[in-house]
Amino acid sequence: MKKFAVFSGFLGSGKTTAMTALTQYYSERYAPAAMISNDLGEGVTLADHRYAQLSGCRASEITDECICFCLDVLTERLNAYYDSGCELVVSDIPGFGVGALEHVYHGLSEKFPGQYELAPFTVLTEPATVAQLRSGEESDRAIICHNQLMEADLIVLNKCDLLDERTCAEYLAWLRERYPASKALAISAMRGDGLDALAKELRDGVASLGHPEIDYDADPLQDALGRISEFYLQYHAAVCCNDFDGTAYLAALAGQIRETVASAGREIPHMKLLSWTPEGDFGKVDILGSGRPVEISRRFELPCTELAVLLNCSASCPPAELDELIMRAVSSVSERYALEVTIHKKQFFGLGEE
Ligand SMILES: Nc1nc2c(ncn2[C@@H]2O[C@H](COP(=O)(O)OP(=O)(O)OP(=O)(O)O)[C@@H](O)[C@H]2O)c(=O)[nH]1
Ligand SMILES: [Mg+2]
Repeated sequence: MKKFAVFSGFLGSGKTTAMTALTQYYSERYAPAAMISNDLGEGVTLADHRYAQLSGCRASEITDECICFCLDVLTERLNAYYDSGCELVVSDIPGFGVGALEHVYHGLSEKFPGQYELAPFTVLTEPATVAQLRSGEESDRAIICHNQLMEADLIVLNKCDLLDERTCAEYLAWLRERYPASKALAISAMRGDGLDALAKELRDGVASLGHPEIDYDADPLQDALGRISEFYLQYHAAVCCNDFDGTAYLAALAGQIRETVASAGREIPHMKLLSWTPEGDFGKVDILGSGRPVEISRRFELPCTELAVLLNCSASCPPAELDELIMRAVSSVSERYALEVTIHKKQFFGLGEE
């Protein structure tokens, strides 16, 4: 079997966490599975891929381009995985992902007929998004998420650990009614709930290869995409003669960035701060909106003396301003922790400039 699935969904909906958990679950229960983290940026390792590696997944990344526009790179990668015995490969999509159904699924089925079995086109969503859509709000975010869901064969309501059973059932019923062409199921990628149902849908289900009515050039979609900047930073932080609490450092840094960016009137849909020690211990914190608290996604097990840090941020902010705001926070918080910082790589660009 050569099964391939795209995981689409809004920034922070949990695609990477779900792909990591699913790849591990599938490999343990069924057959070898692998994941591809797809992001923009040249010659950089990004937090999503490093997170998958640190979690012990069979994982790789495509960072220079969206797989929508480099099917030859994608198929080369897929073939290598299938040749090595993988049965299922999943990949996400950079940016907002709208259009991946057309470019990736229809592209593969037209240019490589019969070579790959396309699993249901999967779109992740989370409780906060469903609540927003149900309220009828017409923000950029709501419009983007609606368009993403229109592409779905399979809607995955992630983070169901944040809902009680009744509300979860209510949200699923609403999703099924609003998007009748799609199946819907609930998981908690973080806790591992619902992974078996998801694994079976991907293994046994088939993509519909539909043509949903989406205006891909609609102004709100393009305008919102044009406002998003990406910022990638890779650095090393060491303390000379003591140890320190790596989780507290990451949380303080994320808190400072959130505050600095919010007071400049800018929004952060998702910032990831991933860090690890030479021994392989690792921690991760996330910001999922300038108005939401910092999430500690994983804690270090031991005190640290040195850390490698990957900071990846998507924000509605001009790229040079984002650089200035984030670097100011990195300097001040690292100084507070008496850390010596060595920057290895930095990159920032606006998605509208692509
Ligand atoms: N409570 C809860 N949090 C989750 C779950 N899955 C993911 N998260 C958290 O949601 C945040 C975003 O998760 P990611 O997997 O990085 O989201 P993503 O969709 O890959 O984000 P982008 O790469 O920016 O598009 C992190 O803080 C995760 O720890 C879940 O099942 N429950
Ligand atoms: Mg991700």
